[in-house]
Amino acid sequence: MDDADQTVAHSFATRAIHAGQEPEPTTGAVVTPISLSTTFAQDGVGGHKGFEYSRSGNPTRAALETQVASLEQATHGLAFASGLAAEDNILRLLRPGQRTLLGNDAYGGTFRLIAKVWSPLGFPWSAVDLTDIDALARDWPDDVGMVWLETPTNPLLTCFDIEAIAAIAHEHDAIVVVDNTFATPYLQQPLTLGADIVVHSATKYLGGHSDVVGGFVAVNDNDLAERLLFTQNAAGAIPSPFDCYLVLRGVKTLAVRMDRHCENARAVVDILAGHRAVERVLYPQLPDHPGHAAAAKQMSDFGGMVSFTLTAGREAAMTVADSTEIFTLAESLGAVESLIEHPGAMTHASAAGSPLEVPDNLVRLSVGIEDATDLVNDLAQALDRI
Ligand code: P1T
Repeated sequence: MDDADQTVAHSFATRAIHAGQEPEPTTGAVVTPISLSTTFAQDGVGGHKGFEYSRSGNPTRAALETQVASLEQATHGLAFASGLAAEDNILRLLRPGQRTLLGNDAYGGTFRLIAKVWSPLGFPWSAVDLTDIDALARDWPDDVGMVWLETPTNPLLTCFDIEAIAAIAHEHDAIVVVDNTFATPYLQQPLTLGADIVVHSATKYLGGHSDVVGGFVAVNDNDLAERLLFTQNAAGAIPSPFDCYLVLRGVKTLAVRMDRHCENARAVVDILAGHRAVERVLYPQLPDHPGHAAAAKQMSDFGGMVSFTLTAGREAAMTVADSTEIFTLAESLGAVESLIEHPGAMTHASAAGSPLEVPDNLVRLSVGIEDATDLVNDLAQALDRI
């Protein structure tokens, strides 16, 4: 099958299984081989078959890059060794003095990279409330080179209006980067809404099984693609062929997994919303949720991540996080098994004292694809201890 035709003609679930994954021509193998060769024989100097050296390009990586680019409706996809490696590659588009506007809720590691690695090198940043579109337009600083947002955000699940933000940013020639890790391309395609760059931690829903660390970047603009590809090769933060294979395999089931994640998340939201110990449930489907309207407009469903605060404060949050049996107490998210964590002490500890600090009575759930009743019962017994 022709990849370009698939982008146009086939639906998401079909592209996830076929884009970039034609049977291997010499043997007919249906599963994309893991190509371990670091170098490729040339038929005369420069006479290669599309691959020269595995940092620059590798057949297993190329399959993954075609697959995920197709799902993001992108013309170019680039795979990286981790989500943060992908982010670092993007930040290298900036020139010293150009500011990054970061949505005021984001993964702690993204904050750390922008504020503690790049900022001291002469790349200023500021945190902004991107739900306030009027303020964004009014208070736009002169030196902005990039707007960086997650939607839904990690861990508060705030949703930002990609189309409205891109319209303002583009008036000022700024690049809009959307971290689509929480939504996945199954629920939201930021490039179709005006974003310039989509970034993923492929460690999460793309991989889907907590067994591979990876990152991904997708773009439609040829000039941006060329600059990102140059740095991918020049700086070399590429994933191994085996890691590419694991993500490629995970993505095949993304559509069915996401449907179940969303369904289970709703069951979890219901029990949390009805429990006396819970102060507030954070889930984009809830009408009072910050950015609910943006989520309803730009997502096809609301995702598998749920956060909540406890009325009794930090100790109660710690007790709940420590008391579940099916939800495993661990960092990370987006895989088949349910996870629970305390962002303030774990994933977002690096944001303490910053504008991105998270509430200390907050608990974050990555709702997996186990049986919904078992998940609800597990949470109920943990909450009943408060
Ligand atoms: O861990 P890595 O693959 O490098 O991805 C970083 C990253 C980027 N963007 C988002 C939205 C993320 O959530 C992450 C990683 N987050 C966790 C490990 C976590 O538990 O929140």
